[in-house]
Amino acid sequence: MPGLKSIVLAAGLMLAGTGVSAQTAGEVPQPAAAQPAAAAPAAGTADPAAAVPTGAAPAAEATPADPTLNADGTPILTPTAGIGQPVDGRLGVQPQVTATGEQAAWFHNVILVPLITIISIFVLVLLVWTIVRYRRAANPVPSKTSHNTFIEVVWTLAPVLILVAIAVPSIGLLARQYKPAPDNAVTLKAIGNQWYWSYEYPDHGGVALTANMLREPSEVQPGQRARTDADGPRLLAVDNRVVLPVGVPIRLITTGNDVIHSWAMPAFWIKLDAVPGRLNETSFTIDKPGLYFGQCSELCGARHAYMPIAVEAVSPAVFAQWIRAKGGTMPGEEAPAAAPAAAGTPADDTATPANAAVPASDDALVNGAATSPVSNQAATGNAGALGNADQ
Ligand SMILES: [Cu+2]
Repeated sequence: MPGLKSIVLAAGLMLAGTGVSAQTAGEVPQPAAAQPAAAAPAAGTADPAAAVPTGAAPAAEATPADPTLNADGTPILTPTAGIGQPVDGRLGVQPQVTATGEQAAWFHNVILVPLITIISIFVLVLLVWTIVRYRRAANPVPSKTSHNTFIEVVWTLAPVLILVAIAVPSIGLLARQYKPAPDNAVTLKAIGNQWYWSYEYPDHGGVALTANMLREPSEVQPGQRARTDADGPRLLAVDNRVVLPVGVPIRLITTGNDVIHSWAMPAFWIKLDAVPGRLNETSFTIDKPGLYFGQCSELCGARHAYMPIAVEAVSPAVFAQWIRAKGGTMPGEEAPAAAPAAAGTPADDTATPANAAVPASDDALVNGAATSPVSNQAATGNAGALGNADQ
C-alpha cells in the first residue's frame, strides 16, 4: 500500500518539522486525535504536555513518532553481529542478557560440560585399559573374582554424590526460571498463530502488534517490504519487533490460537510453550539494551520455520515513548483520549457527539474484549495488524 506509506511518511516529516521529535526530553507528546473523545471541558486536569499543537494534524497523523523507527520506517536499532543471534560455527550458548541466563550459562559451561567430559574420558580410559590389559593373549588365565565390596560401594556412591552435587544448583535454577514476576512487572502476552506471532501489552492500554517474518527481496510482492540487513538476519527479521524495557521485570505470558507453539529467545534463556486454551507464564529482566532474535520452537505446521521473534530492548523512557506512539498508556496514566479534550485545542471543535459518547475504556482492553488500537505498521507493506500475509 504505497498510499498509506506516503501518508505515514508525510506525518513523520510534519511531526519532525513542528519540533515534536523523539528527543524532546521528558515532554512526550500525548497521542491526540486518534480517539477524539470526551469533549467535557475538564480543564483542571490539563496536562502541559498535551498542549502540543496537534490540532492542525489530521487524525491519522497525530500519533507521536515511533521512537524505534526512522522517519522512513526503517528500524533505528540494527543487529549486532554475535549478539542475540546465531553465529556460524559457534558452539555453546549465546551470550546471555538476563541474570537467569547468565546463571544457566555458567552452570552449563562451568559445571555440566566439564563434568560430562571428565566422566566420558574416565569411562573411555577404563574400557581401553580393560580391553588391552586383559585381552586373551596378555591374560591367559582370567581371574574368578565375582565380588569386591569396596569397588561396589564406590561405583554406587560416586554417581549418587555427583547427581546430588548437580541437583543443588539445578533446582535453584529451575525455581528461578519460574519465579513469579513482581507487581510492577511489564506484562507481555505472546500469542502463537499459524504462522506468526501476535503480542499484547495488557497493562499498557491494550497495545497490540502482529509480527510477520520479513521475506527476502526476491520473494516479496511489489509494494511489500523486503528484509534488509538493518532488520536482522534472514529468517529471523520481522516487520514489527517486540519492544521491552531493560532493567524492568518482564512477565511473559504465552498462549496459542490454533496449535502448540513455543516462544523461544536464546539470549534470555527463555523457551515457553504457547498452548491453546491455557496461559503459561515466566519472568525475566533484560540487562542490556539491544536487538535479540528467537524462533518458534515447537513443531507447529508447514511454516513453523518462518515465525521468528525479534525483541528490541530499550531504556524505560524509550519504551514509554513507544507505548504512547502505539496509542497506549503507561500504568497510572490516563487514557490518551482524555488528553486532547482537556487541553482544549481546536481539534475539539471537530469532535462529534457520537465520538464523545465513546468511552476510552481501559477495562475492555485489559480483558481483551475490545480490539486494540491498530498499530501503525509503517515499517511494512503488510496491511495494519494483519498476520500471515500472503501465506
Ligand atoms: Cu509455531
